[in-house]
Amino acid sequence: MHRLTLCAALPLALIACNSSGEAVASGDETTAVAAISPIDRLPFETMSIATFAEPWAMTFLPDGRALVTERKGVLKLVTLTDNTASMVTVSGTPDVAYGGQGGLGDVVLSPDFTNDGFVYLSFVEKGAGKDGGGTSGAAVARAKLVTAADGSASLQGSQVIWRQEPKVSGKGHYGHRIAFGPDGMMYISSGERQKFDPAQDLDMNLGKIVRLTPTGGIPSDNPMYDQGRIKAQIWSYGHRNPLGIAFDGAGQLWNSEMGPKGGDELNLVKRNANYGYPKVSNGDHYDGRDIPDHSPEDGFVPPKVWWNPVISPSSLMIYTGDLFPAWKNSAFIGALSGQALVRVALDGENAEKADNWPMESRIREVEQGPDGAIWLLEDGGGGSKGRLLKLTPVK
Ligand SMILES: [Ca+2]
Ligand SMILES: [Ca+2]
Repeated sequence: MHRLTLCAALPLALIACNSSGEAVASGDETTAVAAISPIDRLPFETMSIATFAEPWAMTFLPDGRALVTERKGVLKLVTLTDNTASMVTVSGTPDVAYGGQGGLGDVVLSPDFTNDGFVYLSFVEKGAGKDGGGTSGAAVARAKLVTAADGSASLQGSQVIWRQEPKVSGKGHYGHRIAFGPDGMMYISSGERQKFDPAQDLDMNLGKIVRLTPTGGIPSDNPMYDQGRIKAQIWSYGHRNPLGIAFDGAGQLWNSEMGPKGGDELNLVKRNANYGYPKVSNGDHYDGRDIPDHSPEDGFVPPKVWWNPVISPSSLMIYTGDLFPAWKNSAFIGALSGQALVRVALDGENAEKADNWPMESRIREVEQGPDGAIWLLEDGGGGSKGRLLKLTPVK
C-alpha cells in the first residue's frame, strides 16, 4: 500500500501527513498520540450544514444565499442562517440526462449578476433521435434567476449557448466546469468522454478548455478564431477530464484534471497550449498501456503538480479570503477517491503540494464563502446523501 493511501485509510494510526501528503511515523508507534482523532488535528473546524442528493456544485449569490446543484437535475436556492440552512427548489431547470457521471453539473453567476441576474448551468443532454441514439454530451445554458416575494425562485428564458460536439456513447468524462475570467469571458472545461484521441482533434471540442463570450459567441482574440466554428472555441487542448477550473488573483487560469493512472494534474492553462493527453502523460492508461511521460522539448505543456497515486480531483477553488490568511492564493482541490481536501500553494507560475487533509468522504465541490469560510459538498450517491460542510478556523 502506498503511504499516501495509508495516511487516508488509517487515520487513527500513529501517522501524520507531512507537507507533501506523504505519511511519516510520529515517534514510538506503541505509545504516541493514539487517542487523537485526525479530525482534532485538522487546522479547521468542520460543521455539517445541510444534506443534498448527489450534489455537484455550488455558488454564492451576492446576498449570501447559495445555489446548489443536484445531479438528477435539481437546483436548490439555499438560505444560510447561523449555520443552519433552509431551501427551495428553483423551477425551470433544463432536462438532464442522468446516469454514469452525467446529470446537472456546474452553476456559476454572470460576472454582472447584480444587474443582469443571469446564471449559467452545465448539464448532460441526450443526442438526437430515439433515446438519443445512445449518445450524450455536456451543454451549458444561461437563464435569468427570478426570486419572488413568497420565497419561490425560477429560471426564466433559459437558452443553451454551448454544446460538446460530437455527442458520443458512454456516460463519463464530461468535465463541464465553468469559470469567468477577469477578461469577462466564459471558460468551460470539456472532458474527452473517455474517447482519448478527441483531446488532440481540433475539429472536436472534447478534451479542451473553450473560451466564449457570456452569450456563447466566439471572442475575436481566440487563438484559432478564423479556423472554423469548433476550432474557434478552443483555448487549450490535450485535456482528459478537467473537473476544475479557476482563476488566481493575478488572472491566471488553472485547471485540475483527472488524468490516467498515476497522472492526476494541476495545470497552469495558457492560450493555445497542448497539455498532451493522450500522447503524453506522467500517468499511464488504466488498462496498463504505457503513455510516454512529459519530457522537455516534446511540445506538450507538463502539469505544475501531479499525483501518483491519484486523488481524483473533482473541483478547484483558489482562495482569496481573509478567514484563513495563511492560505491566500492557495489552490484547494476536492478529492473523490482520495477522500480529502487538498491544498496546493501557488507562487506566480509555480505550484507546490502543501496539505492533504483526510475528510473521510468523497469531496465533490470546494467553494469560498462570502466571509472567507471554505465550503465543501460531499459526493453522496449509493443511497447516501452528500453533506454541505462549512470549514472555519479552529477557535
Ligand atoms: Ca462552485
Ligand atoms: Ca506515462
